[in-house]
Amino acid sequence: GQVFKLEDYRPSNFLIPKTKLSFRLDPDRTTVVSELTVERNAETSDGTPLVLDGDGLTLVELEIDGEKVGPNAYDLTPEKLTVHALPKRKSFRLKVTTEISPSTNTALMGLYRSNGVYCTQCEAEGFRRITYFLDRPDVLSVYTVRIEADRKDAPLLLSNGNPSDAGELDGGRHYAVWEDPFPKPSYLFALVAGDLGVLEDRFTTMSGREVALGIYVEHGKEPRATYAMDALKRSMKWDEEVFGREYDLDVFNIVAVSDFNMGAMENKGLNVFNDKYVLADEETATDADFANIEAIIAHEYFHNWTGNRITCRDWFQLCLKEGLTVYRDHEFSADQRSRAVKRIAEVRTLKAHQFPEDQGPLAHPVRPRRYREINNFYTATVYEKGSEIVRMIRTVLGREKFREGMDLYFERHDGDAATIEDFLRVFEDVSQKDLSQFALWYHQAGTPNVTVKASHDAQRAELVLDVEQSSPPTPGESRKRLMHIPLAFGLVGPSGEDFTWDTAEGASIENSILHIRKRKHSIRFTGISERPRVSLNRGFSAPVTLSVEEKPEDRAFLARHDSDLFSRWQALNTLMTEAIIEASKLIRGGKEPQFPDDLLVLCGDIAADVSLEEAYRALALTFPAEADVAREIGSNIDPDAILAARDALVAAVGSANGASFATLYEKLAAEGPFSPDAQSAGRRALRNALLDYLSASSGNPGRAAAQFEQATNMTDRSAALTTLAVRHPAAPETAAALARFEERYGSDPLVLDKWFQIQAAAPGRHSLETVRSLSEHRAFSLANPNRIRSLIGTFSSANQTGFHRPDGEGYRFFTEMVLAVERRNPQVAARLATALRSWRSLEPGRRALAREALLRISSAENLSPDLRDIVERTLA
Ligand code: DPP
Ligand code: ZN
Repeated sequence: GQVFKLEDYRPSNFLIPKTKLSFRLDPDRTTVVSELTVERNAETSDGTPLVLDGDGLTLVELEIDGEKVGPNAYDLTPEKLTVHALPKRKSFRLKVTTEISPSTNTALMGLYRSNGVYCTQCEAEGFRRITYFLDRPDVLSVYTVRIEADRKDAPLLLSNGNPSDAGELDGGRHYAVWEDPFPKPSYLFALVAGDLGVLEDRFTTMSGREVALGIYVEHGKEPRATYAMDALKRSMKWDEEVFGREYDLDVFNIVAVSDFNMGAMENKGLNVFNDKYVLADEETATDADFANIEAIIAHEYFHNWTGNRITCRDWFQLCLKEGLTVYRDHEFSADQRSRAVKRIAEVRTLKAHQFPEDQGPLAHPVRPRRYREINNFYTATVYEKGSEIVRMIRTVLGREKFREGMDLYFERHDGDAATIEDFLRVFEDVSQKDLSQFALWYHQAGTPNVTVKASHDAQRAELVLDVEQSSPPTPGESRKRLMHIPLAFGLVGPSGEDFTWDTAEGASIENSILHIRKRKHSIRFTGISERPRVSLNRGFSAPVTLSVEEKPEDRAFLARHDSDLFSRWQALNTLMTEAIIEASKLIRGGKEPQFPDDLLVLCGDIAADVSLEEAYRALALTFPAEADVAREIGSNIDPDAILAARDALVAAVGSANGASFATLYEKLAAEGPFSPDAQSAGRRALRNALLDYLSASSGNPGRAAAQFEQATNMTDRSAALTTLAVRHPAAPETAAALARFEERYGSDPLVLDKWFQIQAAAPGRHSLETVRSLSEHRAFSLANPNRIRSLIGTFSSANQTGFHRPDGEGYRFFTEMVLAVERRNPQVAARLATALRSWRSLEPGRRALAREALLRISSAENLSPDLRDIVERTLA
C-alpha cells in the first residue's frame, strides 16, 4: 500500500469555501447531491486538474456551472475523480450526484444504518464514502445540508449547526435543512435520521446565550441519558471556568447508536456516540461506566474548541487535537472526582496500553512521520502519551503560563488547521522558554528509561543523586536523542515530611522539579544531615520507566508515608509487582511461592487506613494485572506462572488479613439509595476489592454468591459475578449466577456485553472452550463492534492464560475470528489484531506459535490495508 509521509505535505490546489449537500435517504439507494463552490488556491493552483477523493461511490452526474461534464472531461478510478476541463475563473460551481447504499455498509465508515437509524462516521476518511470531495482536514468549508426521508421511517432529521428549515413533502416524505456557520473539515460532517426518543435540556453560556441540548436514544431509554446530560452541562460550565471556552451554536445534540467503531465522535454540534458511553442507570451500568460516560461526554464536548474551532492541518497532527483533548478531559474528571485517584487510574491505563505499544513493534512517535492507514494511528500513544506531553508542558511552564499559552493558542489559531509547531510556539512565546529539546516528546518514539542512585554522606550532610537517561531503539529509529525529562521529586524524612536543602547543583531544579536534559546528571544537595528516602516522578510527572536502586524497606516506607499520594500508590504497586515476579520464578522452578510478611501487613494496613479515601484504598489493593507483570519482566514470559504467582499473592494477602477484611467488607455495605458519585463509587470499589481477596483466600463461593443475589446495582452484581467466574470457575453457584444474569439481561445488549466480557476475561487454559462456545451463542454477532470487543477483544487482551495457551489453540481461534471480522469491518479487525503486538516477549514455544498466527493472517487473501498494515508492522 501507499505510504503517506509528513514531509510530503503540500497545501491543497483547490479550496471549497461552500458546500451544499442534499440527501434523499433510502436504505439501499441514497442519492447525494453535492454543490461545491470551488476556488483555485492562489498560491499553488496553475492549471492542475481537480482531484477529488472517493471510495465505493456510484457517480450519477457531474456539472460545472450548470453544464454537464461529459465522460471525456474526467477520469474515474476507485479512489479518485479527476476533472481535467475546468473554467479559467478563480471560482466555479461543481455539482456532483452520487448514489450509495447505507444498508450494506458494514465497515461503519461513511453513511450507514445502525438498528434502523441512518448515521455517519467520517473521521478520518469516511466522507469520501458519501460523496467526492477534497477529503483532507485543511480544506474547511461552510455546510448547508438538506435531508429528505420517509417521515415514518425517519421522523428525526439531524445534521451539524443550527436548524434553518423543515417541511412536508408528497408521498409521506419530509425534509429538514441545517446550516453550520463555522467552516469545518469534512471529517466533522454528520447526519442522523431515524426514529429516536430525546432527553432535552438547556444551558445558558457565560455570555448569556441559550443553548438547546438534546440527547437522542432509542425510545424508552430516555431516562438512561440523565447522567450523560448532567455530565454535558458540567462539561460546558467547566470549559468556561477553566479554559474560558464558550459554546458557539444554538443547539448541541448527541445521538447514541449501537453499532459504532469507536467510543464517540465530535462532529460539530452533533456528537455521535457509541450508546455504551451514553446510557446508564444503577440497574444496567457500573461505576466505571458512569465515570467513562462523564469522561467521554466531556472529551467530545471539549473537541468543540480543541479539534473543531482549531483543527489539524493533516492527520500527522492528530495528537494536536487528541492529546490536548484527553488532557482536558483528564483535568475535568480530576476536578469532578478525586485528583489522586484519577491520576493513578490514568497512569495505570497509560502503562497498560501505551507502554507496551511504545516498547514493541508498533511503536511510533506521538506525531508520526509516516503511515499507510491512518485509522491505525488512533492509538494510546497519540491519545494518552499525547496527553502526558501537554501535562508536562504545564509542569515545565507552571499553571499560569500554561493558561496564558492556551489563551494565545485559541486567539491566534481560531479557524485554522494547525500543527504541533504552532502549538509549541504559543508556549515558547508566552514563557520565553526554548522548547526545542522538549519537542522531542512529539517526534521521538519509545519510553525513556531513567536510572537513579542515591548516596548519602551523613558527615558532610550531603546527598548525591546520580541520574542517567537512556532511550531504547524503536522501529526505524535506532539512535535516540537526549530528552528533557521533568521529574517531580521529594526527599522524604523519617516522619514523612519533605526535607529542604541548602544548595543543589548538577541540574536545574524549580519548584521541586528536577529537569533532566543531559545523559547523566550528578546532583549534589547540601544540608541533608539524615538519610532521606527519595520519592521520584511524583504524580507521574514524566512518562518514563524508572529504575531506582532502593531497598524494599525504603519502598515500604514510601508506601506508608510519602506525602504524594500517587507515589505512595506507586511504591506499593512496585512492591506487589516485584513479589509476583519473584514468586513466578519460584513457580517456574517447580517451587512453592513465598511472599514477604511485611507486604501482607502493609496491604492490610492500607485497607484499614481511614485517612485515605475508599477509592484510593481500592486502587491500592488492586494487584497489577498479569500483563503489567509481564511487561515488567520483559522477556521469556510464561503467562501461566504469572497467573499462579498472582493468585497465590492475592490469597496470601486475603488469608493474612481475613478477619479485618471480612469486618470491613460488612461495614462497607450500602446504605440508602444508590448514587453514582465518586465517594459512593469508591466505597463500592473497596468492598468489591475485599470480596475478591476473601473469595481467593477462603475458596468458598458463598460470600460472592450472596452478594450476587442481594446486589441492588450493576456494580455490585457484576463484581460478584466476576469474582465467581475468576475465583470459583467450577462452582455450581457460578453456573447458576451466569444463567440468572443472562436470563435477566438477555434483551439488553449493553448488559449482555458484560456477561460476554466477564466470561472472556476469566483466566485459565480452559477458558478458550468457553469463549469458543460463546462465539456460537445466538446473541454473538459480527455486526456489532461492542459485542466483538466484549468477547474477542477481552479474551485476547485481558485473558493472558487463555489466549496464550501453550498449544497455540488460543491463537488459532483468534486468527479465525479476526479474519471473519475483517471481511465486514477492517477497522475493528485491525484493532483486534494489535493484541499480538508483544509476541516477541513470550517464551520460545508460545513465541513461535504467535508468529505462525501472524503469518496465517498476513497470508490470507484480499487482506484489507488496515489489517495488513498492523500485521506487517507487528512481524517486521
Ligand atoms: N471520536 C474520536 C475521539 O474523540 C476521534 N476523534 O477521540
Ligand atoms: Zn478525541
